[in-house]
Amino acid sequence: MDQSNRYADLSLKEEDLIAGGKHILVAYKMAPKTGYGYLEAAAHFAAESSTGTNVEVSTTDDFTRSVDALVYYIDEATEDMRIAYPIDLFDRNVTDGRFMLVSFLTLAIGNNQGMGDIKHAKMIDFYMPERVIQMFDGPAKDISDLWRILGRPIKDGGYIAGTIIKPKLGLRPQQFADAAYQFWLGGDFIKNDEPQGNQVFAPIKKTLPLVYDSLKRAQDETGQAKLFSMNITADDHYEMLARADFALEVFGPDADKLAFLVDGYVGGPGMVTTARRQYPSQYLHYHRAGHGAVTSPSAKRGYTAFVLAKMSRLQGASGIHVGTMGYGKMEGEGDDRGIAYMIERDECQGPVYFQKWYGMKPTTPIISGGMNALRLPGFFKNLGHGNVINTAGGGSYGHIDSPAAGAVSLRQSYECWKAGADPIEFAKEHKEFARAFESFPGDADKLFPGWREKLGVHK
Ligand code: CAP
Ligand code: MG
Repeated sequence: MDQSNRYADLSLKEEDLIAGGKHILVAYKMAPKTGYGYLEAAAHFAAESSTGTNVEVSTTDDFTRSVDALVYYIDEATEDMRIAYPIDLFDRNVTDGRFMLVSFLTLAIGNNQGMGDIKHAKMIDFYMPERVIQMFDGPAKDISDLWRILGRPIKDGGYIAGTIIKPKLGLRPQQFADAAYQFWLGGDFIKNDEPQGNQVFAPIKKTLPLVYDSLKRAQDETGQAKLFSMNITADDHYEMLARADFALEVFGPDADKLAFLVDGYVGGPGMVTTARRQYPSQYLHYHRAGHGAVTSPSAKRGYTAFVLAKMSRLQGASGIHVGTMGYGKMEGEGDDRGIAYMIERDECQGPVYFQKWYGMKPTTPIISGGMNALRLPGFFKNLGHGNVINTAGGGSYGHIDSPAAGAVSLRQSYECWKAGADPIEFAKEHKEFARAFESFPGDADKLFPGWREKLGVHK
């Protein structure tokens, strides 16, 4: 059934919809199945994403039509389709009237992901009007809170050298705490790896007090504050609270140095908002493990990594993993810098929409995945700044001298970039950075050909 007379209005102007402030706009890359007209398929897509189904129903009235989602732009050649969703279409909390991301997902990227007449559709951007930005939680804490704890300027406080306790799994409590201590002797920030939690060989009730002891000893040894991002991911809301409450009790007077990590993609919006609303005093660290299933450039359905990061800011992520923009081990490319800019700035041009955040706190770009001291200078050059949290697991625990040396090499790498120094020349004056060349010779060969002769390394 062609519903384009109801669910499409190509006379609508995007600038008018934005000026009106009454619509959430969503841009998709969509292709219909063979045999379906583009506008017809797009209109059905909008129907299924709002008030309709595949046939007319007798119960529809004029008010219903006022909250129809409308296709307002299509370009079949580029598969571009844009839909205007009236903001009243979306579910609001009965408790406090706020928006909820799950409603945005269930409408804008819900049933429309499996329709018989749609070959594929992927959300590439969305636009939230001011009133909607006001009615999402947004971050409670941001990187300035971490810089303050670290004794840095709260504006442009710079690079936070972090790691992930490696191996990913298999360390018993004392070994885990020792690994943390070793890194903290040189670095700022440690996170649980995304699957680390309450494994039987490392129960939280045993491990966490030892980790806190390591943090205190490292603080005493270095005279610097240290940060720990603890994974509270769990299926059950009360399990999450039990983990978080225990951790806050253990960290006691240092509770401000405890961030909470949630595996936000696999856990979903409910988990992220649970952490955001139950613990607004803690930095909320959003790990996106699993996101590649929908965000990978090879996936033609779902939504992009850009959309995921933008949604996480609405939900209140203090920081989210944004990838390594082609410099690490995961999928990504230099243009992914736009993901970082969208979540850290107060206004930014996305792939389709210019988004203002109206003072909503920024979400920190968290850089992780195959990074080490050799790969960072190129990364910083591409991004253009170092106001990020970098977590390098292999890049720290794979340093041939020690995890502490690995941490120092990361910080030295940032200093090298900030100074605009030549990495080889910088390495001649900075031992841990120089030893990163020998720790990661494959990277060194690729990034700095001839490094051995230049640094006098002969084995
Ligand atoms: C990195 C990591 C990160 C992923 C996240 C891992 O470890 O801990 O979870 O890279 O990817 O488990 O692989 P390494 P992203 O530093 O040892 O690579 O940040 O792109 O979501
Ligand atoms: Mg990991």
